Parts: sequence; structure tokens; C-alpha cells
Amino acid sequence: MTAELVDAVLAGSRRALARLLTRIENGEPGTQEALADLFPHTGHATVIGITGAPGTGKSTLVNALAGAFRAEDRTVGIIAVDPTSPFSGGAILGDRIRMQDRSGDPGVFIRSMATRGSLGGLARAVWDAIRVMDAAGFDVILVETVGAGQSEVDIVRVAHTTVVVEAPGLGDDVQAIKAGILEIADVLVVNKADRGGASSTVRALKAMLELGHPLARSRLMGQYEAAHHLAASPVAADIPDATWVPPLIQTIATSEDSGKSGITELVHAIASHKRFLVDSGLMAVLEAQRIQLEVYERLQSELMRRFIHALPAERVQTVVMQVRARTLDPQQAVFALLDTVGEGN
Ligand SMILES: Nc1nc2c(ncn2[C@@H]2O[C@H](COP(=O)(O)OP(=O)(O)O)[C@@H](O)[C@H]2O)c(=O)[nH]1
Ligand SMILES: [Mg+2]
Repeated sequence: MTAELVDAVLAGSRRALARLLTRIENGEPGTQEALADLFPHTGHATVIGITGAPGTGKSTLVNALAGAFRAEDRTVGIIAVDPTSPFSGGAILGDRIRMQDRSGDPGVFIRSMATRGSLGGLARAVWDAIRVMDAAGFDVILVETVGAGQSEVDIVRVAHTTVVVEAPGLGDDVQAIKAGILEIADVLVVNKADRGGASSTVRALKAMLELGHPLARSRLMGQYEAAHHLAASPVAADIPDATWVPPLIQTIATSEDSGKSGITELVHAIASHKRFLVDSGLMAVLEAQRIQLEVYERLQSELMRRFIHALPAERVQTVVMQVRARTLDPQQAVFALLDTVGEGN
């Protein structure tokens, strides 16, 4: 059953793709095998993250970008990640409506996903969905995420290029622009350039950019590794000495006029960034860091799962009571639990 589905996905069936993505999102059995079978077919797509506050025009921009890539005859997979419950609905429905321009085109595949069940940040299902779309042969995968909380930082872990979208009028310029989100921008967009206030947003962003942006991405990876007590990536020492200053592009995502919309410039900026990554050698470094992080994270959760499975529940209760009685401190409790399953030393 799973093998048939995988074959159909590889053969380009959109129905099979949709079904597999649903199974992945629901965590149904057999999806691990499907992902393993698809994995050798991945690694070809260009993954572009589009992130920013709600209402900045990300979905509209994604739709316009999809059009531009289609004009270059490249196929496009779109994943719109909505952090809210699928039942609250509004945003997902809105995305569907805005993106429906493309829905008649077999070269575009759109999927909305919720981040429910994730351990913070992008849900594992989103990562898996990107891989599935990659294996299904899409040239470009656009991932829209709301720049809120951890997910804005997480997007850099899956995207080759992260586009941060700002818009005028979302509070007082610099105030609205969180430093954290600027750090992850490979390309900065001020959308709604037709609106008053766009030039002051541009000015504020330019001022912040002048503070420098050396290798923010690799630094981010380093911080992440440190936070998770992971060994530094063995390739970290080899980070090439190259700097990328994120270009700032003004767009009017709602404009049909390609001379005015800024979409052509945005496509060029994304392409230049990719060229920079490849030419500087950073692409290879980032990929190695990504894989190492993912393997560590999967290892972490698998070890935890096995450990909890092996641990008798009443043993946990006993230890908790001992900590409550102050006869054991929490760290000693951890060692006591590790001893129980023979993991202590
Ligand atoms: N004036 C103007 N409105 C825009 C532009 N881009 C998007 N919008 C509108 O802004 C609203 C929010 O857009 P949407 O793409 O859903 O934003 P998202 O929440 O970031 O995905 C919609 O009503 C869009 O039509 C733009 O460039 N100019
Ligand atoms: Mg949206």
C-alpha cells in the first residue's frame, strides 16, 4: 500500500501526493517507510522560506512568486504553515482563496498545514512534507510561515533562502521590526510599497542592516547547537569567510504589472543568494550542519522514547515522592531513574 503510494508520488500523481501528505500530517503508520523510500529522490528542490508578521502580504507574495517561477517553466510546491488550530480556520481559508489563482495549473501544488503537535517551531510534518514535495519533483518549494515565536527561527533550518516580509503601517517602524527576524533574513522585502509609510519602513530597515549581518545563519546554527548541548558541527570551523548583505526589495504583491510589482527583482535577489551560497561553499557547510542537527534531534527523541518505555511508571512516582520529601534532589532523581534502566554510570 505504502509502496504503491510512493511509486505514484514519484510518477507525479498529485492525488497520491495529497494522500501521502495527509497521512504524514496525521502520523499514520507506514509513513516512516514512505519517507525512507522517498529520501534518495530528495535534494533537488530549491526551498524558499517566506516569513513575517500576519497581514504583511506573505500569501499574496507567494502567489506572485509562484507565477514568476511558472513563467520560467519551473514547477512550484507551496506549503502554508499556519500556527493556529485547523479548526479556527480563518487564515487557512484565506490562504486558499488568495492562492486559488494557481489552482488550475498542474505545475503548482498547494498545501496548508497546521503546526499542531510540534515540539516548538516547525512541526516535523512540515519538514517531511518539504521532503515529499522535493521527491515529487517540484523545482521550487515555497514555505510560508508566520514569523511568530520559534518558527521564524526554524525556517532557516529548512530553507536555502529565507525571505523576511515587512509592511508599512504595522506599528511604528523599528518597533515592529524584531531584531530576531532580521537576523534570519537572506532577502528583505518591504511589501505594500503602494502604501504610505513604505519609505520610512525602508529607511528603518536600512539603518538596521548597516549594523551588519555577517554569516548570521551559521551563527544561528551555532547558537542552536549550544542550546541543545550538541557538539559543534565538525564543519563549523570551515565556514567560508564570505559575507552576504541581504538586499532590500520593495514589492507590491497585489500588482499585476511586473514592472511595478518588484517580483522580478525579488526573484533575482533569491537567485543571487543561492549563487552566493554555492560559490562561497556555504551551501555545503549549511547542509552538513542541518543534517547533523536533524540526526541529533531525532536521536534525542528516540532515546527519550525508549527510556520512558523501559521505565516502570511506579518507579517515577517513587522518585517524585522522594524529591517532594526532600530526600532526593532533582538531579539525583535523574540519576536514580537512569540507574533503574541500567543507563546510569
Ligand atoms: N495595498 C496592498 N495590499 C496588499 C499587498 N500585498 C498584500 N496585500 C493585502 O494585504 C492583505 C493580507 O495579505 P496576505 O497575503 O493574506 O498576508 P499574510 O497574512 O502575510 O499571508 C490582503 O488583503 C492582501 O490583498 C500590497 O502589495 N499592497
Ligand atoms: Mg498568509
